[in-house]
Amino acid sequence: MVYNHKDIEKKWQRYWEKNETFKTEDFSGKPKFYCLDMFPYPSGQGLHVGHPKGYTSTDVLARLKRAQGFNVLHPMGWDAFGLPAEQYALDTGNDPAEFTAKNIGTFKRQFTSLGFSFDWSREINTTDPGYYKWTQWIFTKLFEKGLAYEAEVPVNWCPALGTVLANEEVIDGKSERGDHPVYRVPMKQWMLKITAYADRLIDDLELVNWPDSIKEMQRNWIGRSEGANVTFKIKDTDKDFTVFTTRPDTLFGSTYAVLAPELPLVQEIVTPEQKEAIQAYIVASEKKSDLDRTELSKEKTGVFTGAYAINPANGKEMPIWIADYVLSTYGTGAIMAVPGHDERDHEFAKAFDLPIIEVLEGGNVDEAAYTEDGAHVNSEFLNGLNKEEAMEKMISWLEKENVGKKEVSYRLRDWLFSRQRYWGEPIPIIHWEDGTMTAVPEEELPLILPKSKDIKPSGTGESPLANMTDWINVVDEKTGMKGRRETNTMPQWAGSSWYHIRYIDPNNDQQIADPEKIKEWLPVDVYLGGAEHAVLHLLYARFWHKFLYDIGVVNTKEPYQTLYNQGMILGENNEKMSKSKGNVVNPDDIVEQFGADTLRFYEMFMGPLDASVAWSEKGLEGSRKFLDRVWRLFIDENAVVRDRITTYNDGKLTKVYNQTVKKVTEDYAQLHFNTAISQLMIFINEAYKAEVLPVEYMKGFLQLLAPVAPFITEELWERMGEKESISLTPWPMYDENELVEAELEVIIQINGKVRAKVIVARDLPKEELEAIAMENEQIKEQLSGKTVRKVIVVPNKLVNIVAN
Ligand code: ANZ
Repeated sequence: MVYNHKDIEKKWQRYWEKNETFKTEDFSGKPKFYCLDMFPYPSGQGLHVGHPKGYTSTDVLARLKRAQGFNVLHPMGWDAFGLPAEQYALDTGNDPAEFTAKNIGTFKRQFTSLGFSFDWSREINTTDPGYYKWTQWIFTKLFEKGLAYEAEVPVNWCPALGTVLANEEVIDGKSERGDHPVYRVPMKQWMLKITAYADRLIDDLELVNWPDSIKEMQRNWIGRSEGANVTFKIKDTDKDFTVFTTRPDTLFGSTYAVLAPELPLVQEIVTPEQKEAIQAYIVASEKKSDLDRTELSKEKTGVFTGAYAINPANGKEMPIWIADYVLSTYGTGAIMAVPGHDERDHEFAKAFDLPIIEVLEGGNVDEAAYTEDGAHVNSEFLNGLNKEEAMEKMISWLEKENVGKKEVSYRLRDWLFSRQRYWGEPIPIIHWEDGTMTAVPEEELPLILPKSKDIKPSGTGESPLANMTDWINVVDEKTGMKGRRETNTMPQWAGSSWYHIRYIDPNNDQQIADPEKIKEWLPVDVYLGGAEHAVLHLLYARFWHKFLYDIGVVNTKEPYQTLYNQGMILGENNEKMSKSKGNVVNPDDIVEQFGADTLRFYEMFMGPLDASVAWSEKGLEGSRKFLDRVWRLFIDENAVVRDRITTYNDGKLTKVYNQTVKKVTEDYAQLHFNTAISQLMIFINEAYKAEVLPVEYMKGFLQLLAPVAPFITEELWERMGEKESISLTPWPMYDENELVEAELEVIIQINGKVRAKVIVARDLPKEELEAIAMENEQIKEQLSGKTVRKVIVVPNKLVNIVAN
């Protein structure tokens, strides 16, 4: 009988659902294992073949851990607010809620067909009021603690999308979604004070087991720099300005200062002669992105303001320039330029013929900035000191003279948290007519997103909610005071910043989750998703988690203990899969034609988890062939279990079986699925050669294969006479003593050259090995006429005879 994947897969889907095979109990008394996937955005396209790569990986791990006696939490849900559904609704006149619900239906059907062992009783959906009640609740707590605030800030305004975007959502001056132009304009926005957590977000990376590359990206994103602020007086005025520098030790070498063109101070100090040139330069620089402005290779441009600053260290005059390589958004927006020891300043000084002074020895500052350490020169009280000593001395001098102080700067900005869109969580704030603001009280949450036919962005920067007068206008019952609801909504990142907590207790309407359950389950033990989330989602979620830790909601400092990134699945010719290239593979088609087990098996076998690998129809067919071979090894032409499978054990498969259990167990645990599968293949090859198939090994093999190919293994398991689901059986064990060969090959060398090889018993003592070597016929022949000077014996490996 041939392997009929369609019947088998339907049958076991129904069985698992009916028997709630994968339902997770709280407080089971077993050790816990929380295995989490980054939940998908339920797009209109349905699942992509790239999705199952990550989801199968965690599924294998969850199934392994369950079999090893862990209480496993392996949930799934939907990150369902966001622009695409809203854009679709705008384009088609539909309701984003209906569209989202339909997409979720498709995704869920596909997940079920793929046999993922999710506990569907814990399904969450970020657009469900029962869920976003708590997203809003977290916001009100942030507001109470002063960590959510309104500010007039330069924002990335995207007219085409009718909304502002976070820095992270803008790439090269274009929106990440849709590739529309984005402009910098000032607007009143909600901000979250993620910068208050900057140090902890860096320091606590020590606590987690994440890829170094992701940690490094987070550190760079936060961009912590230690240095000093130094204040400069402006000549002939009572004005001054402050710079941030990481090299206060070079103050004696600072020969000019540069302000960011958009600083208001520029207008106050510019001399009449320079006004026109300055104005023209400001207009030109407004059009450039920060990235363009700071690129090292870029030719330096700038204009002199006509004003001079006084160097506080030596009283010398320094011309003040504006230049776009100085950003208004970093440090203080002003710098002291040290062309002798900073590359950009050097280039600038060369371009505009400004003086260059050497203050650290070791280079030739006329030719290039010297950025290494060295003894200070031309620096009065710092002369002779190295960088570290001079920094310390200069900082105490600045503090004593009251012209500067130690300072830390961060590249990280506060999180721009409002969106002028409809399809998001309403921000639960009321603006009262007396100018005050309050958060919607907890008992009135969730603040439900009102239904509306008109969800077009207003185009003025206000959200479409601004049109819903019934919803917006409120009156305080006690005082009669009138108020207006906040009309902005939250960004899509909000719902995913805490969802790992809600799975723990998804239906609790009194609390975000029961504290006892939180204690049982946190942190997430393994979290898996794409590396593209290195700085956005993964930073936001850590920030919210830390805040919830501070207010006593969670008991761990970090949400995700171990993180893995999956690689992409590319098209057959190694390019990205995309509709336009026509190379998109639909998982539904593969499941229909080859079966879900084949798709899972193939995606686990195609390469290391974190590698990006091209899709291959051949590889897929090969995977199906392997499962066919497995089937035929168990089931004969008459559809019964082969009689070669017996309780008799002739010992011939013992070693390969034990090796297979060991390798597969260890490799699965480390998410090395491709090498685990290779070992399963070795076992099947050996089994085909064997006369006797001991039933114990054959069942063990099915258990090892089950996490990757759960359907076919359930079926064969049942046909072997088992009554319980294979998914609930304990993981097979191996016998360490059976792993090694009793005999092995030892090399015999003469003067380092291999002259013979012999098969001997493992772990022979040195003397015996030496005797065997000396008795060997070939060796005796080679040694004739020579004198043996020395014999070196490495047990289980080699004997080297030194002779001449
Ligand atoms: C003088 C100096 C001398 C500097 C020297 C560096 C080397 P990181 O490490 O990235 O924090 N800087 C400060 N604010 C800036 C701004 N708004 N736009 C552009 N550049 C700015 O860099 C800090 C250094 O970058 C600061 O230290 C300052 O130049 C410059 F041998 O001050 B430094």
